[in-house]
Amino acid sequence: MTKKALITGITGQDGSYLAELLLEKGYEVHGIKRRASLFNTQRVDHIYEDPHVDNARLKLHYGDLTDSSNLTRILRDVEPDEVYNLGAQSHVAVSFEAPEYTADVDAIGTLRLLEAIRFLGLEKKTRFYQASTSELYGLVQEIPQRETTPFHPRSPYAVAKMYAYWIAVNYREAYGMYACNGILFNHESPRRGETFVTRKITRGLANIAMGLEPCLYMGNIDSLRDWGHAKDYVRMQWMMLQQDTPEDFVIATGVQFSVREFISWAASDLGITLEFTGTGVDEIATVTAVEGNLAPMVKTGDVLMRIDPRYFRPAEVETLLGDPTKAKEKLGWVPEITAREMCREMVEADHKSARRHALLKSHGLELPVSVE
Ligand code: NDP
Ligand code: GDR
Repeated sequence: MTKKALITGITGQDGSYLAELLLEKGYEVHGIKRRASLFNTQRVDHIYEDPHVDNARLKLHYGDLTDSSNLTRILRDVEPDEVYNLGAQSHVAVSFEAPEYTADVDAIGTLRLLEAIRFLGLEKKTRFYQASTSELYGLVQEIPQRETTPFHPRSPYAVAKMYAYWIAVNYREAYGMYACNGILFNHESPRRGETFVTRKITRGLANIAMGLEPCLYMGNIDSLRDWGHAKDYVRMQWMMLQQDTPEDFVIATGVQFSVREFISWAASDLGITLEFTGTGVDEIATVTAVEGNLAPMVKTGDVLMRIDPRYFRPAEVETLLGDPTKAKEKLGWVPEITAREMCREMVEADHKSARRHALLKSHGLELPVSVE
């Protein structure tokens, strides 16, 4: 029997990689996409199949985590073996601007899905994966963080995700549902949203290299993160639902770097050497050398990064470092791509796109380049 999976957030970074993985494994994959005024399926267009042809295995449904009746109807029609709840307002800084919406989608949205599964009598059939997060640890109580480390969320996003974490545990305990939390540390890729820090850096510096942007404006570059690759992490999301009994797992690399280091890596992948001088909001990064031909519009002495306090958060998560021992011992999961390798892959992809833009510009076909 072909297994059926339903993915909320299929149009996002993880959703797209997970859909690819499940299709490779022979699943019929259903995804929920939001109605938007522009097409928003760019990350899954390459795997989308015309629904008019027989045996199309990727199907998209319009829906929203704020709409119970819509979720119930989709679950009733699909009767999935596995639900991956990846949909969320996932930006921590934005959650301070839109706390109520974030709670509605990230916290109550999770409850809506679990309750719909129960209401439809699918609680013994459907396995449920909840996209939990290292942001739950927030003001960290223990280094490194593991499954038993106490939570101290530091943003409306993290507080909403804490509700989602516990409601998944509660439905497991109360109704015997197969529900698991993956407590995932930051993971990135060339498909990462453009306003998360790694992608902002790789895309921003690639644009600067090709003369499309003048300077990168950053927030807290002292922040430390444990960065992995999204491809490695979605593999673990699937593995978690294949066990005999549901459990929660920390997914991380066990290594951390600062945002400043990530900026240096990305610059170096473009042949640029940077020197950081000054402190606090006066810190800048100046070019001390340029090698090769990847950054034709950059010269020694240019200032490529400045601090803009607009990007500081009302409460910051300064440091995150995960301990993935349980995932390794119980499931044999180990990440295959290092943060350094991932940075190179992201820079290559963003540089390719910047070159395309620069070429169009040189022919008088200037396209606006969005910056945050
Ligand atoms: P993205 O922001 O790339 O994707 C989020 C997805 O959720 C998009 O498909 C988005 O749709 C969808 N979505 C947003 N609001 C709603 C809504 N109201 N109803 C239905 N769908 C909605 O996130 P990631 O792929 O990076 O992350 C996946 C999940 O994992 C998220 O829940 C995130 O919070 C969590 N997580 C992510 C980590 C990371 O480092 N990437 C680490 C730990 C947890 P649209 O495309 O239309 O915007
Ligand atoms: P995070 O990711 O908040 O950890 O949440 P993000 O990449 O946004 O920030 C990481 C760190 O970088 C600092 N920072 C900046 N961040 C952004 N976005 N823009 C800047 O200009 C900037 N300058 C410095 C931040 O302050 C922060 O300390 C991500 C999301 O994917 C969540 O959904 C997920 O749950 C967690 O990772 C784990």
